[in-house]
Amino acid sequence: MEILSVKTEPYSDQTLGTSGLRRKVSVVKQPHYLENFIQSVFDSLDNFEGKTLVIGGDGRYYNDTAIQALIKIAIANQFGRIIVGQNGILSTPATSHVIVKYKAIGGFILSASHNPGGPDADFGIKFDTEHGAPAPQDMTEKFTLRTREIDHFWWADIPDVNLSVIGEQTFGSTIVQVIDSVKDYADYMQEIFDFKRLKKMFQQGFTMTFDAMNAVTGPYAVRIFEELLGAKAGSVVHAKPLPDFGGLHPEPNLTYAKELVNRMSEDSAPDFGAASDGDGDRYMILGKSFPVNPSDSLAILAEYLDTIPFYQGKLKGVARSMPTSFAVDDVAKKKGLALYETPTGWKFFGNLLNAGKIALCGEESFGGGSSHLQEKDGIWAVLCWLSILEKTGKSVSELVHELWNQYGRVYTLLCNYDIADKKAAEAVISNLKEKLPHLVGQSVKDREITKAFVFAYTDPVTKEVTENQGICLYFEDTTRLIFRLSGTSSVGATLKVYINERITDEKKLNGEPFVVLSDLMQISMELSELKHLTGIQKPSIMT
Ligand code: G16
Repeated sequence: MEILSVKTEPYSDQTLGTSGLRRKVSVVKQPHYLENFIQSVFDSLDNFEGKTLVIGGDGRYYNDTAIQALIKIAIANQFGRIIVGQNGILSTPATSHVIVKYKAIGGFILSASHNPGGPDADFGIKFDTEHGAPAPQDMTEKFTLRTREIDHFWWADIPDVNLSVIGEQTFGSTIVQVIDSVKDYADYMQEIFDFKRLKKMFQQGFTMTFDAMNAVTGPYAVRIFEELLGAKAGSVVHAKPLPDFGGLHPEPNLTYAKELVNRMSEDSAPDFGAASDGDGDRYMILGKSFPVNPSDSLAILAEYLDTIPFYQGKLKGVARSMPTSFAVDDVAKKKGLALYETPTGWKFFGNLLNAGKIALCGEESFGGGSSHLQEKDGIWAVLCWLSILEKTGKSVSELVHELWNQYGRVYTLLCNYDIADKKAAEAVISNLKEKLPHLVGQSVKDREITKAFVFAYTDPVTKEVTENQGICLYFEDTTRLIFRLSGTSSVGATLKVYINERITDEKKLNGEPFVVLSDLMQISMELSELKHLTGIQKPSIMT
């Protein structure tokens, strides 16, 4: 086997976003684009020769080519063992688990998460550390810096490696080990949850449907829900991972998981519905005609997590990203749990989890996770909900109504504005920042602004400060608007406007968020001068 040193030129656009590098497939296909990035990651790591690397992916278009490149560069960089999911398939949470289980120094996940897949769609690559956690900020900055100066990468001159058969193959001093994509993860879930009790619930007639959206969780969901727990065959739909997700947008929300939402509104709807995203780290929960808001879901998990034996005595604190609604805050207060508010990005939970400060965390963007592993985890969240339903004997909507009756309902609305001109989007943020000092005390549509600031975060463990994480305007303690630019768009920019208001009047608990929050939405348009600065008048998507 020959190891080649291949000359290359740096690309200037390999800055990592909220979750790794996300680009259009056409960008990633440029000569040496991916190779540069991979070698830059290796150049930024220490002492990995002879150690183990994990590679997983969500099966999207171009993964097969990228995985072969990754394997060849990793062999040339002298890793001792490369663990790859069969046919390149490993969900994000499964990759995280495999990294820790096999004591790897880290791993790559080839996924653009919930972004669409296919030749004209998106591709992504992210790196997890030895803890199975998304690379933290200081590490991703190192990667980016290295991409700016790279002049060669190492390449093992071998034919493509067969990834369809489980087993080991040797190349020089490196073993490439192809593993069952599901087994380790499914075994781990059986350590966390009481599968016997859940199985009994299904035997007694409990029904569910899980929409895998033609993405990575299909094989996991079939093995766990149908084969191990006994949900009836066909409970998992869109179960085969497809390179273009069968044309679906693999983002579990009310817009893109429409088929599931419709199924759950039928008279014959099952007791429970759920969906997951492209790489299996996000989740959505629905009862009969009753979708659960992700922020409410986090609050329910906080309320009941310690009824799951794995977590008994472990739940000392919870964390939510700043734009996630404050529904969980009251639960934390009642239970005497510490509460942390982090910037958007799962990587900010890593230090809190590692330090044992929290056992549960979640985000408005349909992410939830715990101390069981350091990525967010869709199937785990579904198993939590099944365990809570089994334990309480209540329905999804009963549980959520109980939450609202106890603490009030925090209505939430997220308006995404896709703006082709990134500079115009940035102008919206900078214009708001300029206005901030004068906003407190002003009234808009009879609502007085009580606080106006740019969110910054001091990591309680490392004391590292992360600034500029979104603009927050409070109208009273429980009503707020947040403006930030998404860090996961692959072209232009997406302005995200998050609207929250807590309502405690029990006659108003069953309203429609679009209606209840419509005046705040208008206020957000007015204050941001969105139309004037970008020409845009309405959101591309509202959830
Ligand atoms: C990633 C991050 C999440 C974040 C989400 C949306 O999720 O891991 O922490 O909430 O993006 O980020 P943004 O608001 O910047 O678009 P995923 O599932 O896309 O990897």
